[in-house]
Amino acid sequence: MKKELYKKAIAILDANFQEGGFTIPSAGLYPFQWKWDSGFIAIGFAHYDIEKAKTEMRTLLDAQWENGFIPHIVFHTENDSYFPGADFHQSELHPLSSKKYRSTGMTQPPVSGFVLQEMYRIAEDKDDMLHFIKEEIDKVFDNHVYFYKNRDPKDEGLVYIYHNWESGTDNSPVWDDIWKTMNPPEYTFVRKDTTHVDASQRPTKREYDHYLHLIDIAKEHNYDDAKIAELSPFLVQDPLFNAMLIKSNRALIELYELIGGHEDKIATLSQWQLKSIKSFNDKLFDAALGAYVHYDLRNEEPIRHITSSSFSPLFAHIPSEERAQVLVKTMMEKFGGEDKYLCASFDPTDDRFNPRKYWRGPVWINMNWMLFRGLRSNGYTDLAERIKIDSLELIQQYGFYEYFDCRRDTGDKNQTGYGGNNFSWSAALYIDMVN
Ligand code: 2M8
Repeated sequence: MKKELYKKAIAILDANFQEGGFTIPSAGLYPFQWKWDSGFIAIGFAHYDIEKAKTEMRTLLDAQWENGFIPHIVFHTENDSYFPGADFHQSELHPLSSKKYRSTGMTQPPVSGFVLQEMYRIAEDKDDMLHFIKEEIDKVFDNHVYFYKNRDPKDEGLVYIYHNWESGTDNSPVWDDIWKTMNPPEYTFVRKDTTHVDASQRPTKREYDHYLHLIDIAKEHNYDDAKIAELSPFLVQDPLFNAMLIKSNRALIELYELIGGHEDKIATLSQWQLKSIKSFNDKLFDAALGAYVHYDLRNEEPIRHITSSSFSPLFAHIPSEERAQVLVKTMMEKFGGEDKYLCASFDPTDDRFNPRKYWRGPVWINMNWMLFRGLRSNGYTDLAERIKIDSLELIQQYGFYEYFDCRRDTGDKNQTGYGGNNFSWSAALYIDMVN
């Protein structure tokens, strides 16, 4: 069974790999290259086809803008099975956008740094991989320069996101209160996602109005970062996004040390690192909830809900030993009941929890992979093992879906996984977890 699943995971990744040198997350539903998906996918490829892993990252980094920005979707092809596409986003509005690829004008969690390090860990031919890393690493460094220069208006060491799609956790209930501060127009458009996936598992039409409106505001100002920081109704310091940046800073430091030289870059990265970790702990930890939370920078208030992102700082070694213990306690009390698979994407004890709906409750394999790695490296080996076993069991039982119900027994004999099937990062991270 295990062997068959492994073969199936490889078959999924190979089938989703496209001629242009990138991998789609899921046929039909997501027909382009997504930034953080690509990173996880490269980790999967590295285990059995190192050239594809390199190609995936090379293609993504090739779409970098002249200001260091890396977009969240690269529209390599014309494809109308997805909305909103290149014509809606209009990346060409930004004077420094890529002249080679059309893309969105927003980004996604900065995974590229730690992905390069994972590829080095996995590669058998270390010299060859280091050669590849030498060619690409400065692009990732420039991407971090972009973040600290443009996304940290108060110079706190914490960067903001201006759109829920930048978080990766699209319709999380943490955004609900921000939507209440906005009143976007009723857009007329044809949804494509709900032709591929049951609408009950996707965001609502009204939520999409908000998503589109935020893009329109950014477009009115040609995706100018300073204007967005001044005007976007959505401006959030996200613990997952910032934890990924910190994790990638650390990876870049270690990779530059391996390469040798680059003292100036190492010094810059180390300065960012100190400041970011301090602010992260000072500002984003909610002692009463026993978890890290999002901070709404536009309305100057913490968003006091617990999500799987609340535990992601473990992966970047942000919490002290004591704080890590608090996080684990919170996770076990709220998410870890025996009737549940770890780890729900949103607090199962919160009224806004929905076990079927996208980022409002279901289990996601990429989050589980990070938590597994984070718990293991913080010494919580049993809990790490449980997250890994839960992930493998969900895949074994239902297949390589995009997301899964966290309830062990939903009462539905025909229970399936949710969202897109033959989903690339579920396959890629399955490969990594069983290796
Ligand atoms: C989902 O997001 C896209 C928009 O980026 C969508 O719903 O159309 C999210 O789960 C995101 O995190 C992911 O990268 C993307 C592709 O898998 O799908």
